[in-house]
Amino acid sequence: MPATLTLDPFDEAFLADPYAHHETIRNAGPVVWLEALGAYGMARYAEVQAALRDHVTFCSARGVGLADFARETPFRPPSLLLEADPPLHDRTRSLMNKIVSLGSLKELRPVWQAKAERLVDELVARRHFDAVTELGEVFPMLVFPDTIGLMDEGREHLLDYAAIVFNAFGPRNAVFEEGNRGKEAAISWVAETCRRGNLKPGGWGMAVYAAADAGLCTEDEAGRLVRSFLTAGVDTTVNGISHLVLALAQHPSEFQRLRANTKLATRAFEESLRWDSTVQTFFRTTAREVEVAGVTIPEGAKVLLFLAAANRDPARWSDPDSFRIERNTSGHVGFGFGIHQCLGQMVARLEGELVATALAERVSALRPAGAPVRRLNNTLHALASFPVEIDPA
Ligand code: OVM
Repeated sequence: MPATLTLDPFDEAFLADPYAHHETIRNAGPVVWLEALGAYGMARYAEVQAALRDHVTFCSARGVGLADFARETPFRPPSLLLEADPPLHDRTRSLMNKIVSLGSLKELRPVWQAKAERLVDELVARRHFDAVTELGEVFPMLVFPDTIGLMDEGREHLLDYAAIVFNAFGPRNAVFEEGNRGKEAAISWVAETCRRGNLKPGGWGMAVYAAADAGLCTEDEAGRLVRSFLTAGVDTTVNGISHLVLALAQHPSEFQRLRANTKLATRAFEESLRWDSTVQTFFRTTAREVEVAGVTIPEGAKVLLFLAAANRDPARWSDPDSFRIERNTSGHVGFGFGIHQCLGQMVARLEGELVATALAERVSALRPAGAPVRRLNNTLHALASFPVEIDPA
């Protein structure tokens, strides 16, 4: 029998400061029963990583949120990547892997670098700026929608859409209801935007339709795969970049270390993801009865994997709560692990690296100018605002 916990990992106190509660879950045992959800939970690195690795037992096609798609109608037509198992998943993933390739990122790097430098130049000249609304939310929007080839009209819906979808992985609580209110237009805009006729030539969106023309997927599947770019590609990097700046501002000596060697930019971004993982949790569903660390989990159970708690498990990481850009972060599960590991991780890394480098080259000191303001979301650790002040280099 697993330990029973009464805490609700989707209530507002938990979402506002998840790190205050992770230790309780890790210490309760390798597998816990989360009474508030009617689901199992794992927060230790070893079990989280093993569950992610065993995608046959811990399947995704029944949804990676609390809802079991075998019993409930999905919130939206399921993602053909995130909410799919092999063999379907492997077919869609391999066609997407060819589009999000090292080669295409190599071409984009100089363009994105110029945009990062220009944006940071403007912010540095002002001395005071908001790291979320004026940097984290701005930079991905300068580079990502053009890369996909999205129509210009309505791009502001992207953040609302992602917030809705990431909220929908949790329960239908107040965070879900309030986060969705008045944002219905985002859902229809995304559906429209993903159609072949609305995508610009030369982008990753049309590349998916080219895969459909080559017989690798159907026309309907292509639209749904383009939708994955839109869902997973913005709010994640927005908050990844915002938290990177937060981490650097709260750890001045680490920022100085980065300034002294800007080649540490990619490591700084990776450590910021370990230290404060944007995607905090995902569920899996057991496809069979399984024993984990002596606990029997029945078939058809929802299991909540606390990725962010695994990334600070003291059994895996030394001094896990401290942000150290030179640490070896390999094996962190901020991008997941196994067959579903983030398709866009190289995109996110490039964005993070370019922002970190541009800041390190232009700023001699970076300080909080106020408290960070959180935006509660059932899946993402998200920020609404974080004012900073800088000294130019
Ligand atoms: C998708 C999708 C949606 C949300 C997250 C994600 C983190 C993927 O539609 O495929 O990956």
